[in-house]
Amino acid sequence: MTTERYNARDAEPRWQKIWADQAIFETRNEDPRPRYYVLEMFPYPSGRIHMGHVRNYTMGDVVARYRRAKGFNVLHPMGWDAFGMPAENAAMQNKTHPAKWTYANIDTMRGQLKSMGLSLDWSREIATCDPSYYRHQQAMFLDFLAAGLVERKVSKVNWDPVDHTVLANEQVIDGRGWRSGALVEQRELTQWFFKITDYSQDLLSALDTLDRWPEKVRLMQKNWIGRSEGLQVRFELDAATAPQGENELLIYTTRPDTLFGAKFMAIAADHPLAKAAAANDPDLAAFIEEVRRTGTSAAVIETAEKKGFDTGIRAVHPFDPDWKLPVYVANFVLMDYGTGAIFGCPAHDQRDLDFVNAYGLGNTPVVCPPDQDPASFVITDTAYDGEGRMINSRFLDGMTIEQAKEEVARRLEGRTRGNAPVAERKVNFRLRDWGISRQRYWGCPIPVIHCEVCGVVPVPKKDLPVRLPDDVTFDRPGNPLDHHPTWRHVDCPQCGKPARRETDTMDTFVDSSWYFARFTDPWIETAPTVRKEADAWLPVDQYIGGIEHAILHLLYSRFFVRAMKKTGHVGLDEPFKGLFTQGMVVHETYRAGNGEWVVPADVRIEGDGAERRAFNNRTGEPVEIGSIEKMSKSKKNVVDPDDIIADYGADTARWFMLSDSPPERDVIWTEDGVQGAGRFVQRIWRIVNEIAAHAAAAAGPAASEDDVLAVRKAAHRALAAVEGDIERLGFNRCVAHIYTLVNSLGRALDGCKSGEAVPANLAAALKEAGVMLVQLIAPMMPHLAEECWSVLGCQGLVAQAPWPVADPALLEDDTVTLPVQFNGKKRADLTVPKTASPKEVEAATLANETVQRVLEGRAPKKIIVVPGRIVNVVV
Ligand code: ANZ
Ligand code: ZN
Repeated sequence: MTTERYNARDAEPRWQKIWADQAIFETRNEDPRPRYYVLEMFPYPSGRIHMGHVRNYTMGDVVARYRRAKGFNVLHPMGWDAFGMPAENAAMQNKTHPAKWTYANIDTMRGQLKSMGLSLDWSREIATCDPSYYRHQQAMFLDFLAAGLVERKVSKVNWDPVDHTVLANEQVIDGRGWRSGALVEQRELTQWFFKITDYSQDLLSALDTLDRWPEKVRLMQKNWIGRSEGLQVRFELDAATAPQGENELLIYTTRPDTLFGAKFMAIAADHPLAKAAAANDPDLAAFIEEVRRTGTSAAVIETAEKKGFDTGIRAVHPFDPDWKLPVYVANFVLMDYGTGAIFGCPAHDQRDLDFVNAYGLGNTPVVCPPDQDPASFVITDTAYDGEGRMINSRFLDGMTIEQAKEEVARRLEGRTRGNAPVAERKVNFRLRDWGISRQRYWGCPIPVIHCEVCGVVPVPKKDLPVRLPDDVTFDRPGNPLDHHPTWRHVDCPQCGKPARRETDTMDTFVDSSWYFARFTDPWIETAPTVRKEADAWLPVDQYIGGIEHAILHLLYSRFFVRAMKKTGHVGLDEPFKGLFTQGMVVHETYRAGNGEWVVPADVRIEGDGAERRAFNNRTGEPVEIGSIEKMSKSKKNVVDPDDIIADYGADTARWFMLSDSPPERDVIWTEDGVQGAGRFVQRIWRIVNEIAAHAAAAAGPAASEDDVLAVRKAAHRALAAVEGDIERLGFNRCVAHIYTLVNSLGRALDGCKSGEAVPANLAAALKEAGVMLVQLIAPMMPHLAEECWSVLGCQGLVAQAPWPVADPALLEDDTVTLPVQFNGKKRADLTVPKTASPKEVEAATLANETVQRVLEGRAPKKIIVVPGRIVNVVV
């Protein structure tokens, strides 16, 4: 039989056009069927899609197409996370406007996504940089402000004096701005904050309800929120050493049990006591300045060498008036955590130990591990933070850590100084309020006006959106909104006097914190959401994206729906019911002799195994095959989705993305792998065409029931298995089940004699199996499936066909395989119908080839059949 090769280049655009013309992926909110919302994290329009997008969106598309077939009204939208710094950088470099650059990228990438055959509802497309989107974000900002969820406060920022901009902690490298290289200054700026810490406990507790989130992500969020239970203790300052007006130091500790191991006190460089002490100590002032410069991010503090400066101040131990502890200013104490002051117990805290070891303050262990002798237990370089019993701790000796914590808290809580208790129990969270101010142009303007008379005045809602001006220049550093000749000048909405607009724009994480809600009704102009629609669609049933968003994006979104609930825009708490984080796409790296990376498209591979060599296609020179790493521009180990789709078709790319490894793991992109996927596409095409030909020419005597059943069983079993694994997002296992089915069908077709008509009953079974096969591949290779669907003469589009139902009778195994033992030793396997009687099993045993070979013509003395379990042959 000759069938032409399947031509993806011809078929794929054809089907894409048919789907688009019939608008079959456009979702109607009024559709009465049960709803299912599947969403992939929307892309930043950086220019072109990459293989990570292909993987992410393919997975989402499989879910969407499957749920649609299962009878759901599926919402599967797409949009663009379109504000952000790269557009401004491009504007500076290429003298194009950020909007022009962004929308051009969106056009390119939309085209690329369409070429993948994704079943997206493009009628709901949104771009966060569009005023029709950000006007609603501004309205919600005003609602949040009115609800007390927004605050303006002075905070310390990393200021780049050359670029005139605030830098995130990650953008400060060795104390210098990442772009300018200038020494970063710590500045106090008034910034806008969302009060996410109002929800610290709720965001933590509700993690327990997210049972369809990866455990790993929940743990990361938990750590990020960082709840800790401890004690705040007021240490008295030794009057002889304390600066004027200072008489005590409030510290926060989670380990009050270790109080008798204290060797020093430490305060943050910005602590008021440090400032007071520095007032007449220039060396201390210089030290404080140095600490400030190296930055205050947690990462810096973790890694920097522990440094301190003795202020000369002494604090009094709460349990011993004669015990004085030196107070240091230290670079590892943060001002904005706890109280910005600690007592240091070096034996049981590694940072404290590193510190005392540098300053020769010594340590006293106060917790003895269970397997150690208190008399000989010493600490040198490694602090001990495990379980044990208290030692060297007076009235605490012998207690467990928990008992000692309780005892210290009880005693100090009960004591007062100046009418207040000396200590108080305190829950602390590591989570900080979310600073959203950015001194940038390409972001959502914060809708407030500053008036000298009225102060901060919200922009009246009727004046929204506050639009970004189009005529901006990027020829000098800093925020173009500040340089604009007129934009910031506006009359105060309250008193009418000249006032000025806020020129800060919002962090782009704000844009992505509610887009999933906007998709539920992106057309409504008068409000961010239609509450009824948002509540009906949300939470997102299945959200899919990269693990890099495990913390910020997901946490901010969780905060945002809570804030939207408080302000009446939605009626729910959690945005994403199911979350799946997919692995990365990785690829071998190639390096030329001169150390430069070579793109895979320029590399030719020869040989196998140890003989495997790579050559540069352009120069012919050998290149070194390096490690397999995440595809990245810097190492050039990228393949372009456009090239892959042009060479093999979208279905092949999709199939390979799903096939090679579990979706949560990394997948290695290889040329061989894609070619294998391409061959499988052709194999399915041939099989389906053969089945169609047989179905058209079936005749003659009936085939045996066994042959028919074998085909039907293979199909129904594959159906049940694929269904189960799609539900679990086990796409690679689905692929394996489909391979198994195709192999069975291949064998059945091989059994059909060429030139002879296939018996009608077998042809019918093959057709049934062929149709099922097409439906099973449809979520993964939708174009090939449509093409096969019409070859098999099925009605309509497979994209709209209901999911087939497996016949339970065909799923059951009706045979059983029994071990056959000769005098207690296993020699053969025997497959018999489950319903076979002992007599029939005995007969089947004697007829079995292996058994006959072992018997070598002898007659067995006895055959003992244990039904369903074993056959014993006694010889
Ligand atoms: C004494 C002590 C002894 C501590 C010991 C630990 C171990 P979490 O669990 O993260 O809340 N700490 C408190 N405030 C700090 C600040 N602003 N900057 C740096 N470190 C600070 O950690 C609380 C512990 O971190 C506190 O308990 C305190 O050191 C330190 F064997 O107090 B601990
Ligand atoms: Zn005013």
